Amino acid sequence: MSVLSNLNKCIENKGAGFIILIDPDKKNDEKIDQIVESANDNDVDAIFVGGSIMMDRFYHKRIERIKHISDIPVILFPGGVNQVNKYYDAMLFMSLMSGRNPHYLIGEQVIAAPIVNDFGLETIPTGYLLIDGGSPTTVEFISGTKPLPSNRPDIIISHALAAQFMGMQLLYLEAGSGAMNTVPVDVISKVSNETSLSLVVGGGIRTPKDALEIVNAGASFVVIGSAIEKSLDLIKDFSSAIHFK
Ligand code: 1GP
Repeated sequence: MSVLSNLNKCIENKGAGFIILIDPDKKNDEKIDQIVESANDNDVDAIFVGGSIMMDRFYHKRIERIKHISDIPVILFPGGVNQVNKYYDAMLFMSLMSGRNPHYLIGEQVIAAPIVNDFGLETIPTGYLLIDGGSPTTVEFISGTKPLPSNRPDIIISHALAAQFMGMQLLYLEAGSGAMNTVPVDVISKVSNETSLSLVVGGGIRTPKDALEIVNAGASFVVIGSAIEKSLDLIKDFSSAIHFK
């Protein structure tokens, strides 16, 4: 069964899926094993691995290590084509649809496609919308794109519908790693009501209570990175909040 089908089963069986994000940069080296082991033990549904900037040359070795110790699917959440490798179970095949930079709308994807095909990696078509989270993000800087204003649900819904009509399987509503504000719950519920897409929501989610509100608003998957890096003990509580069924 595909990674995506398994993920979709979480929505039926547990209410929503809990995904942790690991930034495989050297600053996390000591923590990576602990995070993956805790994910194995606390019913995390998938591990996203990604980041906009890598500060050394050991990225691929870290992914090999993560895959080796993980009992759950390891999915590439790509910052660029240089992050594709054979260790992943699947990858989000994403387009940065909130932006108007052709390189991140289609350019990187065209460069990546033959390599992904050669590896035989499962691809999950994903529309990616960067939404203003109150502080500048690395994605914004690296991609040279502006986030969508969080107080304009009409603009966000239009992008979401375009993603749906283009056949995306997931829509990632992203406030940016470490964002001051999460994607507002009213935006999540409006997008959820107006589209049939499975919503992945991440960026700035700090507490299990926030995560539950986001699930109640209509998110199918919640992604947590920074909060877990700071306090591993939170994994258990996030897991029970997100798996509300
Ligand atoms: C970033 O949505 C993810 O792409 C996770 O964000 O690090 O703020 O949890 P945080």
